[in-house]
This record gives sequence, structure tokens and C-alpha cells, in this order.
Amino acid sequence: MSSLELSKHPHRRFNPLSREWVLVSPHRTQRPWQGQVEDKPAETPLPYDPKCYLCPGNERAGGITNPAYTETFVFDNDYAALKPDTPAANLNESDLLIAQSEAGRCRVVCFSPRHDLTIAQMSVPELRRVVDTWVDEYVTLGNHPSINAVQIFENRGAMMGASNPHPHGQIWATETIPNELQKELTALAEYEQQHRSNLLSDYLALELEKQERVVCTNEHFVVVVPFWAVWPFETLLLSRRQVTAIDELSDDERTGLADILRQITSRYDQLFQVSFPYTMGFHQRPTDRAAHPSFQLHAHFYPPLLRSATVKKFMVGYEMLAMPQRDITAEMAAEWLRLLSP
Ligand code: H2U
Ligand code: ZN
Repeated sequence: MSSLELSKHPHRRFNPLSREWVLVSPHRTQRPWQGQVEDKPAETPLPYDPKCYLCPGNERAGGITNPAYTETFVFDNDYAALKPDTPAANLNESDLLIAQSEAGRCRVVCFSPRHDLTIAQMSVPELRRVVDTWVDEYVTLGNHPSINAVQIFENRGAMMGASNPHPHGQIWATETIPNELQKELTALAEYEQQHRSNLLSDYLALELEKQERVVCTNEHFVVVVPFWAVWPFETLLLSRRQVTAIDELSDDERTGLADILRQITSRYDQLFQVSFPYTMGFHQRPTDRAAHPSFQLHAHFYPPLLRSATVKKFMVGYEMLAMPQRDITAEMAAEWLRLLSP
């Protein structure tokens, strides 16, 4: 058997975090890269929109008025998917119809009072305030006895279902540990038992040594296109020091996180000369009473775009029925993102 050439041969790659495989078909992209730029002019939103429900001083659905906030602003989602006062109840019929009540809380975080900014356009001190807000929310929500997991995320762009261009994210805090976090918890704990080291720290060391998939770095954080990426320009943001959640970051590391968020999002915006859509979010230690020493804070960016500002990757057909597939390799995607200036 000849050796596997990752840039030529169809192959599958293993994601040790989710323990799922992705099919890679690099032979379909032998043609040279031609970054296609849409000539559609981007709409430029105004710094304040009187119709925006997130702008300072405006009224939201349900009649609540936002304060005239000047930095970040957090409120309970008016259409929360989870409610704190949900009564505990279970259903199990023949081990086939299984349901459980789920208590929780949903928050909306306005990153800035400015309607027209994105993370890529905000300054490091402004983003540092967003990081501080995330830390406060993670700690406060997590301290509640019925909250065992806090999911911080951002849906950016209409293509990803964001309802409004005003820079904002969401936080959903739940009683149970959600699927994706549970997969990672198990994988990290089992890896640590087997190898006596941390899965993501070992992975980061490998990526730093190889320098094939690294996109950008600073003193405290590194962004890579993970070896097992599914989305064409998916990235993984890793903290250099092993911390289980954002509440363990030092003052310097919090600023480092603000800086790396700006670096990766501004690279994304340059890729197709468009305000880049994505879903991003942090995976962190559950806030139950356990310590979870083998967990490591990280963030995933999942952008839907494939090869231009409008051509999106669809997860259909083989991907829905069998397994995810990609053409451009993680190495190519990392190179294109790395070559752009921050
Ligand atoms: P998305 O753009 O990611 O959907 O987030 C906006 C959230 O804001 C959404 O979950 C909430 C929606 O429920 N929202 C309010 O809480 N109040 C409003 O007045 C409108 C939207
Ligand atoms: Zn607004």
C-alpha cells in the first residue's frame, strides 16, 4: 500500500472531539484558486437605526425600552426558548417515547451601542468589554443551582439566520449538558485517561510544530483550520494555556481573546470582500458541581460560504444521509486565510 497523500487522494479524517469522520475529496480542487469577488455593493447600515430593537433607547417586542447604553448591554430574550420556572417532569413510554422538562434562561448580548459595527470593526478595548460581559454572564448564570451548562454564541449575517445586523450574540443556559458539549466532554476525559495529557493541548502543540493549518496567533491564543474541519473555512480557536472556561482567563488573556477574535473575523471579511457570515460559539466546562479538569476552553467558527460571497455550502444529500464531505482541504483553507492581512 502506498502512503496516503492528503492533498491528492480521496480520504476520510477523524474528529477526535466529536468522534465523527469527514470525507475529503481534494482531487476535485486541483484547479488553481480564483478568489471570486461579488460586485454587489454591500449595504452600509447607519450607526443608529430607529427601527432596530437592539439600538440604545429603542423599544423591543413586548414594550420594554432599551436603556441609553454606551458599552455592552445584556437582557433576557423576549422570546426565550427556555424558562427558569419550568416544573420538573419526565415521560418514558416503553423506552421509546422519552422526554424531560428543561429549565433554563436565554440572554441577548449587544456587543456595542453602534448598529453598524461587527466584531471585525470593533477595537480591542471594545471587544475586551464583550469578553468581560461573557465572563460575568457565564459566572452568574452558572452559579444558579439549576444551570449546568452555559452556551455563548453568535449568529452573524442573514445567511445564518441572524435577525438583525446590530452586533449581538446570545447565551442559552440549561439544566442539562447539550449534545455537542457532552460529546467533547467524554472525548477529552477519555483521551486524558489514555494519554495522561490533554487532547486539545496535544493537538495545539502538533499544529504549532507543523504550521500547516495555523491561521493566526497571539501570545495567548491560536486559530487553526482543524485537520477534521467540515465547513470550508471552519476554524478552531484554542487557548495556549489549558483553562476549562473563560472565568479562568487572566487579565492579559482576556485582552488576548479580544485581539484574536478581531484577527480571525477581519481575515474572514477579506476572504470574499464581504461581511462574513458565521455561527461561532465557545465550548466551556459545564457549570455543574464537577471540576472537569480535562476540559479546555475553545471556540468554533462555522461559516457557511464556499467560494464567493453568495455561494454557500449545502449540507444535503450524502452529507445528511451518510457523512459530511468537503473538497478544498483544511490545509488550503488555512493558507488562504493566513495569507490575508489581519
Ligand atoms: P438572532 O439574531 O441570533 O436571532 O438573535 C436575536 C434574538 O433577539 C432572538 O433570539 C431576540 C430574538 O428572540 N429578540 C428579543 O429578545 N426582543 C426583541 O424585541 C426582538 C428579538
Ligand atoms: Zn441597532
